[in-house]
Amino acid sequence: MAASRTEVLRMLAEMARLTALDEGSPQSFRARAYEAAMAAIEGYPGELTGLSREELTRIKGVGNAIADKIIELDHTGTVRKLEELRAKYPPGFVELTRIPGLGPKTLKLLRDRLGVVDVETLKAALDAERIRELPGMGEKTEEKIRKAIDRLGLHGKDRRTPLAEVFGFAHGLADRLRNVPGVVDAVPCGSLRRFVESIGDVDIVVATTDPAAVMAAVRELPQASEVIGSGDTKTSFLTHEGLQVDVRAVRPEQFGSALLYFTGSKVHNIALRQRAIDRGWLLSEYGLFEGDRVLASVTEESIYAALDMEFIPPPLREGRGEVEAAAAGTLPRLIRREDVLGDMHFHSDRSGDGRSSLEEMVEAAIAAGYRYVAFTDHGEDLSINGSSREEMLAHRDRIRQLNDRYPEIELLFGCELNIGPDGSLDYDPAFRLEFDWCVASIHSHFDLPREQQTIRILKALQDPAVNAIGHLSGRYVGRRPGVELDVDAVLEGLATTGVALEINGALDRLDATDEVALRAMAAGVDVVIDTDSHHTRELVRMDYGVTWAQRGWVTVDRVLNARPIEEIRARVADRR
Ligand code: DGT
Ligand code: CA
Ligand code: CA
Ligand code: ZN
Repeated sequence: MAASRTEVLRMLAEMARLTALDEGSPQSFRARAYEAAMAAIEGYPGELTGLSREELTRIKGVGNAIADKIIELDHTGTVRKLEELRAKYPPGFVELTRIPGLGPKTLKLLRDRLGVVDVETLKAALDAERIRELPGMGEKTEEKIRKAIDRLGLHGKDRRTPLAEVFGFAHGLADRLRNVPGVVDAVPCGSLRRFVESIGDVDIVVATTDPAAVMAAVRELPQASEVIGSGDTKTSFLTHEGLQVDVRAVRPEQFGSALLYFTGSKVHNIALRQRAIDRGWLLSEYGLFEGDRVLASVTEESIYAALDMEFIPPPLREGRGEVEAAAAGTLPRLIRREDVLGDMHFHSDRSGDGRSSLEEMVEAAIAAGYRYVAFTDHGEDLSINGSSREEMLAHRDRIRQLNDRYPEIELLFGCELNIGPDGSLDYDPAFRLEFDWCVASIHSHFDLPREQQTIRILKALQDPAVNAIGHLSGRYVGRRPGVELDVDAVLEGLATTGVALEINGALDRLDATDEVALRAMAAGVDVVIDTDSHHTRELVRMDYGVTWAQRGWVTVDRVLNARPIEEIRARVADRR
């Protein structure tokens, strides 16, 4: 059976979530214990599979009860206590926790007093104006909930799951299927491969010489809670969270055409098929054909080439003009991971929420191949996570020392400033200029009206110490809607001041959005692609940030951290 680290972490996360719901308190001691264990296991370097109870409890933060659950998962593929909680709190109810303001305590109240069990019953309670009768609630609360339901897209069968909740799971499944005998490759396609921020269902395409073995393996997956259909080449199942997964087995020589077809989007496929038809050919998931003759099918590249067009990367396949551009040979030179020379939003444990030391983060940055990195620990206004002036100055000394010790990388002393509700910033103007580089971000007051929110950002842009605006909207995909902004006004402000727009690669943020990035390209705004890493394991977010930027058609010439550090320094100096 053997549970992977990802599976253990998923189990603990779900236990934490459901336990908090069950106890009606986010402060639940037991829920906290699961979260502490997650942090411990994330930081544990070895394999978890096969560890004994004694060995597990030796990991700091893992107690007996949790060790037993890890072993149970390892041996049986499931955890009884978790099954009980799942039965009590079905996915439709758990989903309500995504609505800002609906914490475990409020949800318990709604459930006990008004019989709210899912979005539908919540809407009924809203329509009957019954929520305002509950303690601590009012008409304004009802309005806020109504708005959140709309903006989060929590409607019936159109409901979508945030990419962050699916990405690791889907790639884990593909990895597992790659080990099935006969399998050549397995790739998550569909919206996930196009890197859409929220996913309807997961589509995995498997190239294999033995489809029956793949179908059998899929039916046996511990993640397959309910198999809803299984044929010779396609099996569909639902996970415990109600997410649908479609697995298709194809012959290795048809892998390219299957990848292309099942990656979509539908609009993109239709445009390609039309191009084939115009030439008297046929394009399907089995290949590109002239009569019975196969023109191309093994790789996606060969199919685009046969259609006499440039290769189109998956994030671009949305029918936004990419087919015409690729046919004319005018696809812009998009940013690629290998163009990125450094990261300009990076935390150490100088930040209260930072998890790795300065040295560890430097070494991780070197391992990632960076030439430079800017440490941007939190400014003093971010209560417990921020640093005082004295702490920052001592931090600068350490950064300078490390800079001498590691000649292969250039370390900048930076800061992540908080943008207050009125656009004010941490410290004072003179002190802010002590930093080599500043990202300014919103961390509070997400509910201000659009006009005030816009003025807030525009004011922050005026400060000469500010070099980039971090995670512009402050959203968490599918959980917290972003602040409302006059995007055109903000982009104009960025263009005139020369402040960069951050593209934050954290999967649950992906902020600025792809649409804002597209508009930034049109408005002449430069971007900086950052990971906002708080742990050495989070540097992988650069891959996500770059892919996300590609969805916004971000070109290499507009990415600040694809340029030598001298250019960035000159730009910073220019503003001062
Ligand atoms: P999702 O699941 O709603 O997040 O979005 P997708 O894009 O993953 O859509 P899905 O799962 O319905 O189908 C996967 C891909 O299969 C889709 O992107 C393109 C292809 N596909 C599905 N149905 C059709 C169709 O009727 N016509 C064409 N041309 N392609 C289709
Ligand atoms: Ca899909
Ligand atoms: Ca599908
Ligand atoms: Zn940050």
